[in-house]
Amino acid sequence: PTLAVCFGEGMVALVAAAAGPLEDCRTFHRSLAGAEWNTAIALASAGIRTAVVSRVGDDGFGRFLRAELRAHGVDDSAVQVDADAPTGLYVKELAPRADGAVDGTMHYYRSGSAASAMSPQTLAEPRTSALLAEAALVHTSGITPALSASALAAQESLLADRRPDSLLSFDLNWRPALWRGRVAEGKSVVSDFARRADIVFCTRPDAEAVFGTSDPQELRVLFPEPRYLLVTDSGGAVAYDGTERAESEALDAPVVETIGAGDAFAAGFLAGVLTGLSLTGSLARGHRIATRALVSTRDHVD
Ligand code: KDG
Repeated sequence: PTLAVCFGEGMVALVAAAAGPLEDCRTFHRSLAGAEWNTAIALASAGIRTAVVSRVGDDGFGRFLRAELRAHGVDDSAVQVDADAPTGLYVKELAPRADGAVDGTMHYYRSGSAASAMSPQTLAEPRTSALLAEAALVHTSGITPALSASALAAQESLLADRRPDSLLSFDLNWRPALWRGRVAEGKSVVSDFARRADIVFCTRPDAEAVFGTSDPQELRVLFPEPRYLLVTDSGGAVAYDGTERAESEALDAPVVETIGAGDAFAAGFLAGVLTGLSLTGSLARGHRIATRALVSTRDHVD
């Protein structure tokens, strides 16, 4: 069956159990995080054979993350274990808003993580290169090149060495916090990857921040090469392929958690493309899977 490979950092998220400053928070819920890993799990749940290429530490969090992949039917055989560096981590702090809702702030503990040591050598490992040689689709994002110079080089070689008969998917996932002090360089790196990918996902706020516009038509002019361009926001998506433009609305649902919904949307759309659905059909599949993520508490409970 068709194989999809997702390349990026998996992390453990520790989400505060109650709103308030971190110094007062005693209890955290542990879950799997990492954009490409979320997408991998959602792809597998959509019935696509999926593998992750990454690195974790030789620690309990790394073992938890790999076990989560396997439990969701994702091939973890190309997740390497680094004896010298820890698994990446983020902590989510919750702040109550005046209107009763809760704002989340992410604090990363990932510099020097096992995944930030990914390099072109990671992709050359026998198991990894065998999977890449077979993949019909490789999914990456703008997070990976922000991790380190070697991770950027790995992503660069992934693009340069890809097979012409496979699809390279790139989710912009703009994370200025990871490009601190070199935001201009970050914008030019992720713009370059977006230009060279076959499938590009971006949210309107991220497009505005990186490209200076979130207008889908203008973005299509800026990025004519990718076969598919998807511009999303919480209300829906606009999609282009070589010939068509399609627009869709997000499904109405009681939102529990927005983090990860974009990753799930990408998975649904990609599953649609891989199984030969139309542009509209793939969009609908994206929204269905994103809705599952929006209403679910998977990421917040054990
Ligand atoms: O898209 C969701 C991700 O943002 C989250 O899982 C954490 O991958 C992450 C990141 O680097 O921000």
